[in-house]
Amino acid sequence: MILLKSLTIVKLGGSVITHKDATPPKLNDTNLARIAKELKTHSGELIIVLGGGAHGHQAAHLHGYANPNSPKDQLLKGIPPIRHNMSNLSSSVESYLNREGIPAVVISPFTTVTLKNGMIHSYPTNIIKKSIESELVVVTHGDVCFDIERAASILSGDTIAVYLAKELNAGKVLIGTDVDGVLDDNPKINPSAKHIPLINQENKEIILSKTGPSTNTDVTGGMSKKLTELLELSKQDKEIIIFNLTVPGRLELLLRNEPTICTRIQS
Ligand code: IP8
Repeated sequence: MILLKSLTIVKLGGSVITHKDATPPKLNDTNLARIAKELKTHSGELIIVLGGGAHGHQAAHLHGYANPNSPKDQLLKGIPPIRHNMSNLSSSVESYLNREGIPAVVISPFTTVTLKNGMIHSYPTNIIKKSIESELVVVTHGDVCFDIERAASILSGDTIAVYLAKELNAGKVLIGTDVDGVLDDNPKINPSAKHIPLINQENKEIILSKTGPSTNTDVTGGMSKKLTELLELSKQDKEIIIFNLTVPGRLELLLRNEPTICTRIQS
């Protein structure tokens, strides 16, 4: 394993970089232009992981990926539209970053990753490592991938961020969402939900019991799956933060190690 202690992994949540309910899928150009500028302030090794947003989740839902009993034929028919949408989304993000002078290249999971019952079965990272060693910024994304048990499954961007953080020994993982981090209730339903600044051994069980899936269109599970994966990752010595990427400036502050509203996850 190569050690990339200065590696930062940033997940750009799909509900921030796309208009999640727009059909056909639509980019959130305002947020993307701003996020590219904030990312430009970072110097050091960087991997950017995109969520599916409108581009991934609607097509995945339409082709049966939310239902574990969908026939293989239906899942296989969904591969081209999901791939098409995710290629469009990632290449648009790549363009926004390139325009800011960030040497971003897209590396899509579909071409190399295989899953087994939705879990990572094989995930070669040699080209990702080579790209980072070559001072490129890797853009990768949630994707549809072949599954050796179920024809195909959806690989979520959160799972990718956690896997790459372990595999490449990243020092910092920033998970950008459309809420202020973890709250003690769904803020979209309960506006007085309380923000939780730190999750650790002492409060993790109670918080996990309160978090739930994000939306009906989301095929990969919401905050509770995200949190479970990040708590597992926190057993390694890393800075892990969930934050609100819709608020201008917070990403830049976190990249500079400066305080802002967020949820830190520690073991
Ligand atoms: O939004 C899902 O990635 P996520 C990717 O990070 C697809 O869960 C293709 C739906």
